[in-house]
Amino acid sequence: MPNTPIFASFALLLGAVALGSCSEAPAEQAASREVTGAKVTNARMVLSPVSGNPAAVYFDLEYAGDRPITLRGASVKGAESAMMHTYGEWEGRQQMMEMTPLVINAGDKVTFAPGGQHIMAMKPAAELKPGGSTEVTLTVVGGKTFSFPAEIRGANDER
Ligand SMILES: [Cu+2]
Repeated sequence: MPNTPIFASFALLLGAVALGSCSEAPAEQAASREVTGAKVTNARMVLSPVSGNPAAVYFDLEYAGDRPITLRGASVKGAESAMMHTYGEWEGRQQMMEMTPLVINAGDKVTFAPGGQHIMAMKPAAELKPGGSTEVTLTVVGGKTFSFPAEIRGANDER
């Protein structure tokens, strides 16, 4: 009775996503070069009302580099893992799902915001508390990364 079909399909999605992110781990570690031309503002991580449940990271990104980049992964300091999520239709309902790699051209502005694209930080550590901050790292195809601080907010704070 409590295990509705909707919940079951969501759990399935998360399972598939978790497998995908594991297989990418070695490439992330090899990356040491920084993306240039990316500027992030308004970065914040909104915690779940339930401690240890996934937290969502939102931000605005402006890109002024000389060649396109393709965002393909993320990590969040203090979280066991992180993935790029968006919302899409699944079995007739809007639900969270893994984002496909996102191409960003010079001059593009990209928004990760509630109800849309976001970084999902899985199993955030108890030290990540409202009022604090953490570091978010995005990875692009080719292995370059860039990092920025995100302010931590509670579940009831402004998103
Ligand atoms: Cu999500």
